[in-house]
Amino acid sequence: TQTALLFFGTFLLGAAVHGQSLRPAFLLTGSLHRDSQDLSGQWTYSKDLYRTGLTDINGWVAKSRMQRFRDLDVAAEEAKAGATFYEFDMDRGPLMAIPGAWNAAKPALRYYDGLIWFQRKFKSRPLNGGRAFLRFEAVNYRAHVYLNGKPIGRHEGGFTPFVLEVTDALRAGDNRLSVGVDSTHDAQSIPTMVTDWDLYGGITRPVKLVYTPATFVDDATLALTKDGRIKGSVQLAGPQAANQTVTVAIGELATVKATADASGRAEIDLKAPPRLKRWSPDSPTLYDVRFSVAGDALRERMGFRTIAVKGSQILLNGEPVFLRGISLHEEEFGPNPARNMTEQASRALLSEIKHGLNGNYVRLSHYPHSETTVRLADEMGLLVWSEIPVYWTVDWENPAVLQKALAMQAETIYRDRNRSAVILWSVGNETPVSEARTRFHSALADNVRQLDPSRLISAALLVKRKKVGDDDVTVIDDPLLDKLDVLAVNTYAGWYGDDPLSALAGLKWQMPGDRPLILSEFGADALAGYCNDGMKKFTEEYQAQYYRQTLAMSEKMPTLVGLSPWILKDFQSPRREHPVFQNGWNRKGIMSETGVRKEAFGVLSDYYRQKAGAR
Ligand code: GCB
Repeated sequence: TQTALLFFGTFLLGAAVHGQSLRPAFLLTGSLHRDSQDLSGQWTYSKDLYRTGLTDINGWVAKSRMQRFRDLDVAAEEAKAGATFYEFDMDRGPLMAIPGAWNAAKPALRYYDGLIWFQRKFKSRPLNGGRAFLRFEAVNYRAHVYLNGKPIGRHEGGFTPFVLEVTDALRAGDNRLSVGVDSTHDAQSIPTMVTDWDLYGGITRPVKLVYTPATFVDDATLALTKDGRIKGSVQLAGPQAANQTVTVAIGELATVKATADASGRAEIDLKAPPRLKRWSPDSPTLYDVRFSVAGDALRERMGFRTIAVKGSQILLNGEPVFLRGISLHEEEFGPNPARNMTEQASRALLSEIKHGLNGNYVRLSHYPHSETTVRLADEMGLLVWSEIPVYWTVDWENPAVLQKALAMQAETIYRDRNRSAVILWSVGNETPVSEARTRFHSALADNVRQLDPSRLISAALLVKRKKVGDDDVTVIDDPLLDKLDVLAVNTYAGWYGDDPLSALAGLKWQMPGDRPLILSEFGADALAGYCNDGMKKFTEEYQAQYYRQTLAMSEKMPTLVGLSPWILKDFQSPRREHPVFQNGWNRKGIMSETGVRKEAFGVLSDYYRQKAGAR
C-alpha cells in the first residue's frame, strides 16, 4: 500500500543512500546547547502486540480503525452522528514517563516484548524560514516515527541517536508526534535475541525538537595530534553552506577562520596554543569551543589529549597509563532500573568508579551508553572503552547485518568523537572465531580506522586453553589480532570451569609480547549479604577471594595495561534464574543493585589505590 511504501522509502534513504559514507544525513552534534524543545514528560501509549497499527493499513477495512499514528481526535469523531468507530484513542491512553524503559514503568509491561505506540502532543513556534528536526537519543530497538499523521522516518538500533527533519510536517501551534517502538530482536538484529542483559524496550533516552536556521553548523570536530596541532572539520548544512566563512574559537586560547568548500565542509588546522592544558583523568580540563557561521553557532565543551600505543604500552599525552577500571551496564541504582540515565543517576555510578574504586577508566558495556554518561566521564576524568552490541553471535554472512553494524558504529563515533574520555572503540565481544566472523569484525575495524584514526581499536576476545607440553596454557591467538591496537580478553577461570581459586595465580598464559593487553572481563557471582558458608560459590568471600587470586594472576602478565572486571553492580538478566541467589539478576556486581558494596569492592579499591600510588 501507499503508506507502507512510503515507510520503506524513508528507511532506505537512511540505510542505503548515506550508506556509502555512513554519515547520517544530519547529526546535530552538540545538541545539548542548541535552540530546542525537550519533549520529555508524560506521553500516552497503546500496546500493539499483533502490530495492527502497522499492518491494518487501508486494506480490507476501508478506513483503518487501528492506526495509532493517525492525526485524529477520536473523541470528536465519536461525538459525530454516524456509524464510524475506532479501536484506539491515543489522546485518552494511559501515561508513561519518557524517557524510560516500559519494563520498569508498569508491572504489566515487565516482560512485554513487541510493539508499543507512544504519542506526545506539543506546541511549536512558527519556523519563519528556519528548519526543525526531531532528535532521538535512543529508541530500543526499532522506531517508526510520524508527525501529524505523516511518516517521517524509521530507525533501527537501540542505543544510538538519530535525527529526522520535520520542517515540512511541523505545524506552527499544535502537533501530534507518534512513535511506534518495537523491542523485538531476531537473528538479524544487533544484538540478536539472546544476550546477558534485559530487554528494556522503549524511548529510553531524551527526545528533542531542535530549531535551526536554514543554513546551520550540523557537525564539528577537533582533536589534538601527536605533532602538537589541533585538526578537525566543520560540516555546514543548508542552501548557503558553500563557501561560508567558519570561525572556530577555543576558549580564550585561539581563534581561527576557515572557508567551507562547495559541500559546506571546512578543514581546521592550527598549532596547539602553548597554554593549552591537556585533558587527563587527573586534570580533566575542558574548553568552551565555538564553531560559528553567519546566523548560527555550534557550542561544545571539549578537551584535548593524545592517545597512542607504543610497543606494549598505552600512552596518554605521551606517558604510559594503566587503566584502573571496571565494566558498567546502563542501570541506575535501585531495585527497578528504568534505564533513565539522568545526570544524577550517571554521576552516582561514575562516582563509585572514580572515588569509591580509585579508578581512572570505565568499560561502557555492551552498547553505546547515554550521551549524559560519556559527557560526565569527560567532565569527571574517566577514560572510556566504547562498544557496539556485536555480541556473542551475529549473522556474520549477511551483508545487511554488516551494514547495520557499520551504521551503528558510525552513529556512535559521530556522537562521541569530541569526548577526550573515549580512547578505545571496541568492535565486538566474545564472538566465537570463524572466517565469516573475522571478516565481519575486520570490516568494522577498517570502518573505525577510517572514521576516527585518532583513537585505538580493540575487541573483547575469548581465550583458548591448550596443552603445551605438560602445561595447561591459556592462549590468545585470535586471527583478528592484526586489526587491533590493544588486545582484550574476558577470562572467567575460577568461576566458570573447574579451576580451584588457589590455582589462578599459577595459570600460564601465552600471548603476543608486543601489544598492550587489557583484561576486559573477569568476575564471579555473589549475593550481597550471603557470607560465612565455607567459600561456596555465590558467597561474598568466594567473590573476594576470586578477585585476589585473579589480580595476583594479572600481576604476572608483562603486557597488561588495564583491567575492567565484570561488573560494578548487579544487573537484570533473563538468563539468571537461580531462585535463591539470582531471581533475574546477574550477581557479578561488586555492589548489589541498590548500591550495597560487597567484600570484593574493597579488594579492588585497595588494589587500585596501590596501583595509583605506584605510578
Ligand atoms: C561475559 C559477557 C557478559 C556476561 C558475563 C557473565 O563474558 O561478556 O555480558 O554478563 O560474561 O556474567 O557470564
